[in-house]
Amino acid sequence: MPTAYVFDAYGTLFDVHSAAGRYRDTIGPDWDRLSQIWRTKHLEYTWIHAQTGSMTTFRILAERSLDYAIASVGSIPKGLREKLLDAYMTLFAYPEVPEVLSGLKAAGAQTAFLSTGDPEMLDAAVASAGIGDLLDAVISVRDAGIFKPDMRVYALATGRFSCAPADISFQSSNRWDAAGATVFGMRSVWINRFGMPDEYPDQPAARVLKDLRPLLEEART
Ligand code: LAC
Repeated sequence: MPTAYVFDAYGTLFDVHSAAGRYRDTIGPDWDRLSQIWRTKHLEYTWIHAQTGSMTTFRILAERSLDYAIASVGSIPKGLREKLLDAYMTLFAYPEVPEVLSGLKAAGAQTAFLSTGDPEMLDAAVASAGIGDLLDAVISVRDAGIFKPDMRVYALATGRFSCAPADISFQSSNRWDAAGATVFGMRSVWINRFGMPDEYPDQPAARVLKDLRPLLEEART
């Protein structure tokens, strides 16, 4: 059994589309397109900042990517921009998250987040999901001074648990993030919630799951 189960946060434990989803009636039929553009641009901005060695915060990039998404769909009702940004601080956790984290802890594993989110954003998300007691560590890329998938980010987890990369099972719904963990030497588990086609054949995931529940069966055996 792995020493620690380390999780990506956004998209893996928290539904990034639940922010726009909460306001779908106000935004109208474009809410889904707005949310997809917001997420895609948010991630792209982190990669470009990592590649150019210029660090900023995930919160600032959330604002810039939302502004791009709003401009792309035309406009949204007045006042909604701030509401969407507030909602991003308290995204809904996927339903199996508390059960899986508590089961892994009961089986003797350690658990943590390893996320691109700012520490303040992660603290708010953990508090609103009520899962703080189920985590041994909440690790932000801020401690590495660079965004994923730079190897220094994955090294924060092995440093925290004083273990080898192979002793960590790293779960991410972002296929590119699982690829990064594979390169670092972790056992990467791609949580393919939406049945997306596989990518990155040179950096394969060790396991592909539809959600987090099968991790419990593994930890109990
Ligand atoms: C994270 C982003 C990649 O939580 O979803 O690190």
